Amino acid sequence: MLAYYSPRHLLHRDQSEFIGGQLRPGFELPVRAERVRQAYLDAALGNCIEPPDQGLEPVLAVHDAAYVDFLAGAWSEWAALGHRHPALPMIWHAGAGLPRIVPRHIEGRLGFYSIDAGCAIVEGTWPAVYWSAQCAIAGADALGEGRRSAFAICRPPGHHAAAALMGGYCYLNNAAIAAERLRRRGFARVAILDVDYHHGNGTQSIFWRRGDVFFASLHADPHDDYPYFSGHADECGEGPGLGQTLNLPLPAGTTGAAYLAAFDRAIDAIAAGGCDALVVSLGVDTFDGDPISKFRLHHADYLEMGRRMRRLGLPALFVFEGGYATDEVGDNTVAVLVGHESAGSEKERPT
Ligand code: SP5
Ligand code: ZN
Repeated sequence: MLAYYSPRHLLHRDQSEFIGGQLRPGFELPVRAERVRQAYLDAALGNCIEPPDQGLEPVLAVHDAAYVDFLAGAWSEWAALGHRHPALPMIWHAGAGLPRIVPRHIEGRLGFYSIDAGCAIVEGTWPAVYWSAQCAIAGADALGEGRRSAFAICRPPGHHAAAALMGGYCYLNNAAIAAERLRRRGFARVAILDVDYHHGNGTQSIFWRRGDVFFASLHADPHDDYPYFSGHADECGEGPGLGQTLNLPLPAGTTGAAYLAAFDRAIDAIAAGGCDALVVSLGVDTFDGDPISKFRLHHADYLEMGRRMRRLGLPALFVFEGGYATDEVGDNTVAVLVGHESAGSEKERPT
């Protein structure tokens, strides 16, 4: 397989986040993607290259133009106020309905375009976000050119970002941008399988009314964990998208065995759905040792997950999402790829 990585992710650093009632250094650290890249190279799965620049068109196929402008210009507006510390929102329109008028002041727009105070904007955030999305676009293009699998080492992650909202360390929705790119490159029906510990609320919202993209997610029960306001089992999509969203919330303490049983339900639903490409939102914050999560998966469970994904026999793009146990994030993420690449599928001819 081919992997895409950009060193520009390193520019997104020293973020703070509001968590547990405190402003703290962020859990979403640059070392995460470095560990993933190194583990990928150590596993000798294939080359790791920098993506070409495909510009903003594939991003704007998913995200609002005014939101993208905000992301691109937020740091310079913030710095113009004399600030040198990370920009974070402190007021939201929650519950009030979407405001009629976009604020002019950067403080107002930070709140207008966010769901939480987990997405600090620093000087290098935009180039990192832009190139993270370019990794996902390049990965989709690799499938478009006939490759069976590709890996986008995206950082920052993407699945909490909606069309015009950042949140949960996510600014642009890399997996959604890749899925839409695949659709426009001729794949008729795309499945997104989100195995990050947290519900992929952004991805769900982007494809909520779409009949051509199936979204399946396993995640912590939103009664008890972030992002709290979506991911319940009765959320199934609307309009042409009715039945095209599958949520499988799981309780705190979920082990590998229980997780894999639910995982099979997601795989079966995708297999029944007649999809011709798979995008995996690959977060490994389901790991037993993750500092912000409450599932109990181990290394062997990630290998098994990859093997079972291969049963689908679909061209697969893996998009890196969460995973905050920095010593294990590389090996756990790459274990899914190793499981996928080593397993065969009944649908594929032996070569
Ligand atoms: C991409 C991704 O995985 N984003 C996750 C964002 C989670 N942000 C809020 C986490 C709240 C955790 N609360 C428990 C704190 C334990 N110290
Ligand atoms: Zn997560």
